[in-house]
Amino acid sequence: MDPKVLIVMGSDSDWPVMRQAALTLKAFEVDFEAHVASAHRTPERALELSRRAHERGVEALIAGAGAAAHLPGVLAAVTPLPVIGVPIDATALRGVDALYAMAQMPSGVPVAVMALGGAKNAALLAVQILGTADKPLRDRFIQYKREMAAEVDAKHENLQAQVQDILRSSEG
Ligand code: RP5
Repeated sequence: MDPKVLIVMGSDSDWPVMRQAALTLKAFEVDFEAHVASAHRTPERALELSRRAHERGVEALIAGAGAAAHLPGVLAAVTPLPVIGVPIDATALRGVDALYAMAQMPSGVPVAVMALGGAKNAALLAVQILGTADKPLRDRFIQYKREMAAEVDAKHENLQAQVQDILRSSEG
């Protein structure tokens, strides 16, 4: 099965974070591939992967990297597809280096940057992008949001019970 999303990371040390993107895509039944390809250590491989992606039916790229995190920008330089960046905490600068490197793209070459370690959100954004042309996928995303809202409602109800406990107790 040709993948709809490529998950690319600069090193296998990024996988503990990036596997959240894989798990999320799997939950939405979106076909994906995961690759280690570095903007600095294997630039030709990274470029080739990105350059050919749309010809293979890929519709979005997710790129996770730490340190001087040029990977999403390098992929974005050579693809017409949307690129979603996940900055990773991998150095003494605790991920701020990666966040700034991804966010400060020059005009003309956008990268959609998630929060530090935001691999799950990267996958959700990819699902939303694919869902604009895939109604069953969009419906699954709508259902996901309903379930998330129901969880928040349940937390609210639980909180009310705890507040009542405080009001009834002699504590305070
Ligand atoms: C970046 O350098 C990678 O994306 C990784 O986050 C970081 C450290 O890589 P390793 O030294 O663990 O291979 O290119």
